[in-house]
Amino acid sequence: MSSIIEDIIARKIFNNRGEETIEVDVITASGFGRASAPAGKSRGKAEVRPYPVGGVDSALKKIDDIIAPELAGLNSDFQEEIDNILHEIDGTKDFKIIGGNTAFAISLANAEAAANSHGRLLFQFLGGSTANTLPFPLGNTISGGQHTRGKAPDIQEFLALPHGAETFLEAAMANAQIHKKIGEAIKKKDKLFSGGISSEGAWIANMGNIEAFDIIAKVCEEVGNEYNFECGFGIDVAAASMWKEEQQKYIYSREGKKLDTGEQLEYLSDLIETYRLVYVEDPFDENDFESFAELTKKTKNCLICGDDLFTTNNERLSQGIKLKAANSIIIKVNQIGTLTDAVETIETAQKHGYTTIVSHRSGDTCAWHIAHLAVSFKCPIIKTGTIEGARIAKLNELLRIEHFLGNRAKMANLKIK
Ligand code: 2PG
Ligand code: MG
Repeated sequence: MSSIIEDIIARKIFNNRGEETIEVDVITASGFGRASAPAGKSRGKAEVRPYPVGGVDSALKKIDDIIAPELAGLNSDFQEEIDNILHEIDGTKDFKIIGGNTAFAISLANAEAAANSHGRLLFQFLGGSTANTLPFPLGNTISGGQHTRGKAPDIQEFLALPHGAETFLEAAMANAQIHKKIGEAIKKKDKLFSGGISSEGAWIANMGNIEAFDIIAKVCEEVGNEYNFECGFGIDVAAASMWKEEQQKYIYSREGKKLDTGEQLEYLSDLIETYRLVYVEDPFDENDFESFAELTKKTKNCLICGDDLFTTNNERLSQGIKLKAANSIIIKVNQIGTLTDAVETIETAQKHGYTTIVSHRSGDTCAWHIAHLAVSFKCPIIKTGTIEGARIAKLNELLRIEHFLGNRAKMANLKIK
């Protein structure tokens, strides 16, 4: 059995939006790994650069000319070494030269190749024999904001979280049922609704925030009663895309509302209380750590989560920890580049009691690595949609993992603080 890298092959493929992306195969003497990079639409400003100048074509050329020859002959078992070499070849803080998505695809394909070389599944290889907890699926049901083209709520995502489920299968079934019933409820309200969905498979409804809240609240209660467990829900405000620096206001364009930071805090606190939200992601602009801290302090029984705020970056997270900003973090490996970087951030978060949530991107492929990462690193939530091919690929992989683990499988220990 040998994990020595023999070749690295990279190609151009498409994501679910039909955008070009990069796919990498890492071939070892006795194994194989393949990974492709996702793409964000509402990207955090502190994320690494996805591609070098010249886009995917230039990234492919860099792999062929520089990266593959450098990595050939190395041992894929030593992930940190491989990831360090990617940093060394790039030489910049934000992967400007080779691209964060290039680093991402090589890093994940390498991890899979190493696991495969040892005849192990990725989650077992990375997480060892104690990796037996399944995450709760946080699934997008109604899209708004930058994930739509207007005529939709200003809030970017309305997400279901069936946190009372006892198995992953039940949780995924509840989310699919919530999604279906929300579609029916929208149709009832809007006779002109034509069933449009966003990249993430969530409904695009011509309605405001409050109508969307009323629908998801009612449906989650109904489905919770049907399944006999708690189905909570929450939102990704993606407030950085609403924040207008010059006006110092959050612009709710559909509702014609402009809120200053204090008013935003009040508006969101009211929503959390009224609808008993269990999850609020990016409630403020990505540089407003102080307001995140204020909302976290003010709120009980709700995860206040940083996505654009932290961008999976250990330094930004450490800054947040000092200020007590948020109590949970989105982990998107391609925001930071390599698996090693993301694991460092996960470890810091877990050490400080932050709930870690592994996440898809709005533009994604059918790669399923994040399903394995959630189990390996005991992340209690995976944010990966409810329907749509790229989302189902990850949900189905978790079903396979749950099936494989049999009666060893448990749902993660999720505390909604
Ligand atoms: C988000 C994500 C995924 P994007 O804001 O959390 O839902 O969106 O991938 O477009 O950044
Ligand atoms: Mg987000």
